[in-house]
Amino acid sequence: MDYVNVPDTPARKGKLCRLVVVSLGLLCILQVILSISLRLALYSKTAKNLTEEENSLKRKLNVFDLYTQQGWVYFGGSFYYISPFKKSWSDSREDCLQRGADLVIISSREEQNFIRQFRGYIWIGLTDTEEEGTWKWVDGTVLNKRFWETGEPNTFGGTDEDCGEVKPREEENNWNDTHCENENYWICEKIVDL
Ligand code: MMA
Ligand code: CA
Repeated sequence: MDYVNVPDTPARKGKLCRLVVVSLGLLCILQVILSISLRLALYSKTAKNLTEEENSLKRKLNVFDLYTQQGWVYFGGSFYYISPFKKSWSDSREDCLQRGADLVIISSREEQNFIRQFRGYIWIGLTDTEEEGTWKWVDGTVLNKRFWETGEPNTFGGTDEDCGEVKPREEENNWNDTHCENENYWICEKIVDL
């Protein structure tokens, strides 16, 4: 019963050594495989993300091309279309709706100054037809910024002036209420997610 004390023969030592070397070798190989597969996974994920980003950029570029080719101008998240001729306010609005847009809604000073570059008497999406004196944008919202010309809106001479136009003025404040049946140029706005 004394096999506990088996002497370490050189043959036994050699076997142990081989076992240790082989195990270390296997461990090394395993680590290399793991490292390569992790790198591959990371690479393919990055490649996928890049392709998705590229596709989304391409889509945006296509939308941009499509609009600009049809004469729309891009500014701050929207495309704008200025009409080449004049119509009444309702007919102007109808034209915008047909284009998948609506008459322009001016909601910031930046937008007001962008719109001011188009010189002329131009319809904007502003009206108080629903309730005299309550000016609303075509999307039903009330004004948060107003750029009425001094003295406007004035329902001039007691006549019904229920539609908003911009006038070709130097001043930043260039809105006027006027008769909806008048014929003006108009600006459509289409909000896009670019
Ligand atoms: C025009 C018309 C009105 C405006 C006044 C300002 C004469 O009427 O555009 O809407 O208020 O001019 O003078
Ligand atoms: Ca007026």
